[in-house]
Amino acid sequence: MAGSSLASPFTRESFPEGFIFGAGSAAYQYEGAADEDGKGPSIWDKFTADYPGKIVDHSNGDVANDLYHRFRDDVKLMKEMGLDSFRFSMSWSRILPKGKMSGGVNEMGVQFYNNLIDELLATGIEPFVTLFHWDTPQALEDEYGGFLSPKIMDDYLDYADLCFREFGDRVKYWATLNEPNFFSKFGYAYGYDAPGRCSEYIGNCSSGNSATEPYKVTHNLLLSHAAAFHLYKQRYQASQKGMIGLSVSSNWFIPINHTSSSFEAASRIFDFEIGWILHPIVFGTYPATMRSIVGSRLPTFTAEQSLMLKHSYDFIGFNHYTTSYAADDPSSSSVNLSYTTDSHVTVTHEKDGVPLGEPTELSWLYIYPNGIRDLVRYVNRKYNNPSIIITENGLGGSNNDSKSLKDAIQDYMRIKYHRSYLSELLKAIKEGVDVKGYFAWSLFDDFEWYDGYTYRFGLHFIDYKNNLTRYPKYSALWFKQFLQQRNISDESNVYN
Ligand code: PSG
Repeated sequence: MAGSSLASPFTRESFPEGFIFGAGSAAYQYEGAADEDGKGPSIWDKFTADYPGKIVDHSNGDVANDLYHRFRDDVKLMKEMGLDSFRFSMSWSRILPKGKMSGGVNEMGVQFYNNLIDELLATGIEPFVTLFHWDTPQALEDEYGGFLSPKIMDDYLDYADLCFREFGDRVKYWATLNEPNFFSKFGYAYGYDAPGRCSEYIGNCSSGNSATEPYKVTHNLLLSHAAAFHLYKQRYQASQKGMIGLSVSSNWFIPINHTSSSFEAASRIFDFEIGWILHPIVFGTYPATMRSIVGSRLPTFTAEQSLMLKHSYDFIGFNHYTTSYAADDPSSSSVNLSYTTDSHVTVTHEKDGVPLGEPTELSWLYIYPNGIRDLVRYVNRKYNNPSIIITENGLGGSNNDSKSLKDAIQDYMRIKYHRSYLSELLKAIKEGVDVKGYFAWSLFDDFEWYDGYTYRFGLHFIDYKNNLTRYPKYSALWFKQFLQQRNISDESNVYN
């Protein structure tokens, strides 16, 4: 990149007044202290302990980034970057070790989140809280199968109620769920993620049913979301004055060619990935395509549930990383049914040997900045112009031990990624799409689920070999300068 300029044609001033810039995290990926101060186990604690072989580097989140003990110093790093907000999730089983009120509240867990929230606010940083980022309390998994059972709704609602009551005087942004679509797909269709369930014809799981369970789980997640949304509206919002929504994972999809079959394929994959969540919470029903293809395996909403779901958000969060091509996949088996093939769509990143965007060290992540603009425009048109917050966007790289620290923190590609995606997002905003915030994934390198510590998504480098020392990468410094409204005219001044 020598000689090239990293100047941005825009600064934070170009974004609407009140637009929020932040960085994100999740409890299991950051906190560590997995068995400390009364925390109960979650399905991720059990999954990583029982099946270390399912995690690429056989690692786990027992220590992770040790946010639990280091949050005061970490908040200083956020302040140093000039972040408006920090997105983190609460660990349900840290607050309710048995998952339910009757099992008792862990006061030390509540205290931890009170301390974190107070530290953030004292530093001028707005907490953005996700109530559930994939770590179901193991006790509820053992008792009734966790999100496979409708029983979870009451326990989730009690947990949400407790959080609103304890923290809602200070938390103004609530996401009920992170990526219900991916939690179901990875945990119950492919079985890569906890609780690691799938059919034997899909993957290497000891039990599960990829044809039915992902649909049941998402159904119970959606109803849990709607219940928490209404509780917040009815009991808390008037006095606490926060906003409540959820985060959805959302690639952009491009028909692989100009045939009606690829256009229909792209439309179907949108419905199966995004419409699965958005259609119910905006319109109160599953998308028609899903109903006709999945048939009786797709649960149905009662009229009352449908009404509860309809428009159950103040904002919709999107976790967006990349774009794929969609092609029709007519090969259909009527025996080995699975959520993963129900859409009858093949997803690729290349056409005639040409990648759709700049390839990265991650096989699923191609840099395609237009995708974020097209995605928010599509959502705006198709789902009644909701308020949108980009709750995750970022670039991962491989954790390469042969790289020196100096090389590892010179992440020019990540700077380019954020700058180009922000620039496209800004265009959509100027076209009238209501986007209220942007959170980079992630503040730090972290435990990346089944990829363990083999991927690094952070704006800060974590030295896993030396006491988890944090080092800002150039991207953190770029972000800081961007937030200070200063353009960077020359890469040489990025890191001094
Ligand atoms: C998101 C998108 C893809 C895969 C995994 C995720 N994709 O496009 O293939 S998971 C999501 C999650 C967060 C992760 C982060 C990066 O919410 O916890 O760390 O993305 O993988």
